[in-house]
Amino acid sequence: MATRDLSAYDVNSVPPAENMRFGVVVAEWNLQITGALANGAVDTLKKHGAVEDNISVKYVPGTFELPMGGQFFAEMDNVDAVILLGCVIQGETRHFDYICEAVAQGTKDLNLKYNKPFIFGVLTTNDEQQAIDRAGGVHGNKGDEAAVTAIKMIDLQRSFK
Ligand code: DLZ
Repeated sequence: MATRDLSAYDVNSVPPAENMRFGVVVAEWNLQITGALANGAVDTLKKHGAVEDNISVKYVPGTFELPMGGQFFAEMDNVDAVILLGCVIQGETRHFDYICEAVAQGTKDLNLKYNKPFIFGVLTTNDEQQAIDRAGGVHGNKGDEAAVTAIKMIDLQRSFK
């Protein structure tokens, strides 16, 4: 199956983000990759109208800590959505599985606990090249996809109010 371009989307399907507030949590592990994800996410939020003052970026040591960082936003900041950005690269041990499992479940739990969108912007790859390819490389940028998802989910939630 062909890998889709993570940065390709219908621009007209994205609602305006002027009055939306975003938290972005970035894992410091594989920072070359996660920094590129963060740049992509912030640029895409701004492209759709989000203002700098309404985008708060915080760092956690690794992908395992992303849900905790998301919870801090939920408890202590009035954001409309939180984007979690990390990169886990398969190594020789089972660490990969434990971290991926924990961050996926943790993110899902945050969504349901706080009734707020927490976006899963985590790359889980077999090697570094696959990560580079998805952090602004040949397969686009997972950060762009996460930003678009955050905007759409906030808009969806507001449509129920
Ligand atoms: C320990 C670890 C390993 C082996 N690999 C990664 C990784 O590929 N990506 C990542 O974001 N973090 C990794 N970590 C760190 C864990 O996420 C976590 O920060 C530590 O286990 C401390 O809880």
